[in-house]
Amino acid sequence: MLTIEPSKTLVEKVKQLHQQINQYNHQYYVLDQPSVPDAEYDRLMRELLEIEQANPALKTLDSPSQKVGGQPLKAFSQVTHQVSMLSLDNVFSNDEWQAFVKRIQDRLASDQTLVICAEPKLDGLAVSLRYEQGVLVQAATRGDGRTGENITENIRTIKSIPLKLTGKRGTDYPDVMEVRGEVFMPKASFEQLNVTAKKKGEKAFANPRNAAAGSLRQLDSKITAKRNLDFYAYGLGFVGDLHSKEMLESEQVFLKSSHYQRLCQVKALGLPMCPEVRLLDSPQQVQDFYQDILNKRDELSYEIDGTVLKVDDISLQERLGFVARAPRWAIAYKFPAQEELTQVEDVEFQVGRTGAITPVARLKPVFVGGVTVSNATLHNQDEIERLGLRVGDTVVIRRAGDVIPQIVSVVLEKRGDNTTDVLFPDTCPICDSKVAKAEGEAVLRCTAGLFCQAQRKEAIKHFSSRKAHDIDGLGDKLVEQLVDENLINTPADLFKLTEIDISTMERMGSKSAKNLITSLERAKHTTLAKFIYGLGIREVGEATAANLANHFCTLSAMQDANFETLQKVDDVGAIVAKNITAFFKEEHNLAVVSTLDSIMTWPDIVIKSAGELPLAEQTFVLTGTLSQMGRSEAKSALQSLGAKVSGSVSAKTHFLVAGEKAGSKLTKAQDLGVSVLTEDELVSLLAKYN
Ligand code: I6G
Repeated sequence: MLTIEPSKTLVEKVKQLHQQINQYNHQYYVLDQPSVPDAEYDRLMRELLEIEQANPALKTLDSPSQKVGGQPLKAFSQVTHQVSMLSLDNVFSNDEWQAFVKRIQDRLASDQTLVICAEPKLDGLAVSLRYEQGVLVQAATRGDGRTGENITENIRTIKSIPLKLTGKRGTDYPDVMEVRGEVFMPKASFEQLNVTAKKKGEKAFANPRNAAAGSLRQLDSKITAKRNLDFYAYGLGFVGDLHSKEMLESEQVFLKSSHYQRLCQVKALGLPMCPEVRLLDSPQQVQDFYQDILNKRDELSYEIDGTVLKVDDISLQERLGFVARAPRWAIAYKFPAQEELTQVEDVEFQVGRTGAITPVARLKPVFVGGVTVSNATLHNQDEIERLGLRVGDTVVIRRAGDVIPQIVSVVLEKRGDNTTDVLFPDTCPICDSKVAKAEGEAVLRCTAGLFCQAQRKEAIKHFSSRKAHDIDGLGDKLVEQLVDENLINTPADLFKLTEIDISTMERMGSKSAKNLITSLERAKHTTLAKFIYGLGIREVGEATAANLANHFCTLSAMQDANFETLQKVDDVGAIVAKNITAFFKEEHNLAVVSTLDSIMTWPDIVIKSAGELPLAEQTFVLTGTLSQMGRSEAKSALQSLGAKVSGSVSAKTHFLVAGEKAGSKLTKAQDLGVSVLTEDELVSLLAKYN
């Protein structure tokens, strides 16, 4: 058979394409700084694929085209690690960490302060990547530490992992170099994956770690390629010659003598390194690092479960060696567990402001994520079915940051004989009225509106909440007492309360009663937007209320608006319009609105066309924590002045408002030369026009 050698110019062309695409991949996936539009990248990739298809001899192992996944495998083969893949021992407190340091100092017979290389402990999967002559030839899981699974095809699809190292063989990297690190799934990709899985009726993953593991365990690497996994290097395995089993000494392979410096070397070869890695040289710095990373945990784009602390000096690492399966020179200083096992003792039903009946699991109290948890919301019937939950089940409970505790999964292996079905009520558990489920909705609702005592309480709490009328001194407990004592039934009744009424309530003296009356007087002067928001109409949040106020300018115009007219308002679609018309159809709502209208006042809204508003045509992006007003308040204030508020920074953004702990949006805005405002500057800007 005649085989045609690819021409020299074609070989050169392919080489050029490799270089260009690898560079763009690195800029995009590792540095987070794309330099060309996606279309240009796609064009180069298409060109390469076409050449390779016509000339299979040019399709090499390190071709960037290999990142899309190959033929499905029948099974994973086994890989014996040339240098064992160890795991890490854990500590859970400062005392345990100090005991670890003391053990090291005793062993080294030195009480010198150790320099520590510190980084977050990613909740992913440890893998070993073997580069021979700079080309990725094998990737393996840790397995039992000696033998792992060959997942090369899947690892090739991870965008941030280079198929070829940057630099020169012999000068920048040796013949064989194993890079060890953690494969993980960023939180956003995990959430997106689960949204898609739920839409398709498939089982969702319990957490990003399981999703990463599930994605790496695919025999079909084309599936892995779609999963958006990422990687951070944390160290080295075997480093040496191709045909020798002996590790090369540091001096022979130009590796630095500091762990941190070595990570920087690995980074220079094109592999991603966690941006949070730090060198610390005092015990206080270690404590501060731990606390800092713990505080940052929710903001990080990936899941972590602690910090990893390593003796930085490689010669000390070598002297310390290993115990069993873990190095003596490294430890994981873990955060309090965010997931624990407990038992569901009962499921009760709560009725919310809009009548939604929410099942709540009463749990055997369990310490998780730093607090004792005894309840977890179950959302709705679909969620109970998804979990397959029965009363009496043992469940995995998760509490991450300040998020409400969630039941992640049922541990079926621990299910006993006496579990029972979760039975939804036929009538409202509070007022015994009819319950109904709207078409296409998963939520069961009490149909009694303000006739239901639970809905009354929640409507009053909403009316007095900070974002509505901010009635100081009227806490949830007091609202419940006042409703239970039949002193108030609607938000309007609040304004009938006397000092005597209030002071007879539990824990309310005459001073707090006086203060509450003052707050109520103050609350009578409001804005139309807050008035609308305070009514608690389903799905009418602050921003929609502001849009409604700016559109209709008067309460009566909004009340008179029909289904079609309502949909002319920004952000108001058919569902919200239906909720608004349904609200104003109810006699009892009309009575409350009319009484409130006679008690409360707000300034007139002067009609201005959109173009006349002071911030018309200006696009703002809000990022970070805004401590004075909150993001949604800032958003509606800006919108009411005609500004557009967008979720992402682009060349079209005029201003980025950066609150505390602003992250990548701030960096991007700075890169693009977008004007950045502090929260104080935003407040002054808003004050100028109000
Ligand atoms: O499993 C691991 C995760 C992270 C590690 C590790 C690490 O450093 C950031 N480091 C070592 C040395 C080992 N396992 C064995």
